[in-house]
Amino acid sequence: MKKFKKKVYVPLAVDFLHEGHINILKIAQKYGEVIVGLLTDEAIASYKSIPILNYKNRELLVKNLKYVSKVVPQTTDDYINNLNKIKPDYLVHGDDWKYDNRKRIRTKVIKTLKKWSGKLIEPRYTKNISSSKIKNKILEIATLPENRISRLKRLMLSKKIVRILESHNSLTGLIIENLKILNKNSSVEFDGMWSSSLTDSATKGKPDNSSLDFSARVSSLNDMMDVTTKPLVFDADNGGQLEHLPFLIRSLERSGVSAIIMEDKIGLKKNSLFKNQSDTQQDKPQTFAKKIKKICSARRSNDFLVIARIESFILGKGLKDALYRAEIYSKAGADAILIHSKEKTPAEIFSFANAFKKSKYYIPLVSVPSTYSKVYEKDLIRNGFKLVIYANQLLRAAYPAMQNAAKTILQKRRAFEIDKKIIPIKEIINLIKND
Ligand code: SPV
Ligand code: MG
Repeated sequence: MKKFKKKVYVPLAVDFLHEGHINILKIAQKYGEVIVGLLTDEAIASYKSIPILNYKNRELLVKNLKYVSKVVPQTTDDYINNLNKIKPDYLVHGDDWKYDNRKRIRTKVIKTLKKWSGKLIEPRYTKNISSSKIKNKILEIATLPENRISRLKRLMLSKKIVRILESHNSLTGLIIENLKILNKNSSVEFDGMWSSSLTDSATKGKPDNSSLDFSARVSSLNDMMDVTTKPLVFDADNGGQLEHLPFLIRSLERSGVSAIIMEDKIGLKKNSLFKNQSDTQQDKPQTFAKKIKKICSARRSNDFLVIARIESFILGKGLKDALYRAEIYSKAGADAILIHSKEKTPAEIFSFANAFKKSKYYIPLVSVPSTYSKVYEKDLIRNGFKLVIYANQLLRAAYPAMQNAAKTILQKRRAFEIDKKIIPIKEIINLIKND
């Protein structure tokens, strides 16, 4: 008579396969047939940053390990659904979860397993894995242009909203890369960088009127790309000449940029937040659609996103015009629509979102809450926005702080008074680690 093997469930994320995983799997297979519950990108994104490798790649790695019989997707950060379905005899998990914010999940797992007398096995967590070596390896993989390009699309498919912050140099890029705020059961962070025409120009002492040409823009974003892994969204003003677009796309893709945002205006570029827009003109929707098509055919990667930015509200044209354009841009191949506004509340962009939702040409929406900054991300999510860009806050924070330091030194004729308001020299020396 055929003897059925016991079922052993092993939940794993496997962003980067290391000996700790092998230890766990080796122990697990001693108890029976190993079924790995592999966390999907969406499940991982619900409590930490998405993994470097996508689900398919991770599945391929794990499926081919000799200790593993089967891989099933685990779509939430707890295992209860899968456990109820599979009813494993054992669940194997490293004992590290006893001590951190996964304690809650552990309790739930023990309770669930009890229903069919399943047992929890907790091997000692493998310490001393060379995390800096792994980190360097990850950095190498994550910064390969093709991996970085597709990361934004993966984030948009995995997260309720993707959070992007303006970055105007490598240091701001590093803030975006490294800052994490720990909540009870999850951590929050920025998902990527915005290369803003406004702050990039201002940093170089130039107005936001395209006087900084694309090669200068690409060169400054390359500085940020050198030291970060997160995706970057490029503000391309109106994209420039149709005929030149393929060359811009080539440089952006080569640098690993994930998306281009192009606004439907013509003539001398003027920042959209200027009060007086009387001499600003919007492009003809069909002419602008040609630019979108041009980018779609020029891009080498389908994961490189084209985001069309509609300026109808900025120029007082209203909802009907915005909707009319959104459908044309979507038909032309845009992956998302940025509906821009300089109102104090998000009312007009929400009215747009509500109406556009009903269109068969609906594509995801992007918001830039500079003037309507009271809006919470949860309200943007509720209204169907998938990407939020905080477009200029880091430069606005840095400038008055620097101005104040300079002024204090001038007033006091010495630096002592500003010392307590700025970071110590020791900290600035150690700010950039050399490991
Ligand atoms: C930028 O940051 O350069 C933008 C957004 O394009 S806005 O300043 O609102 O035009
Ligand atoms: Mg701009």
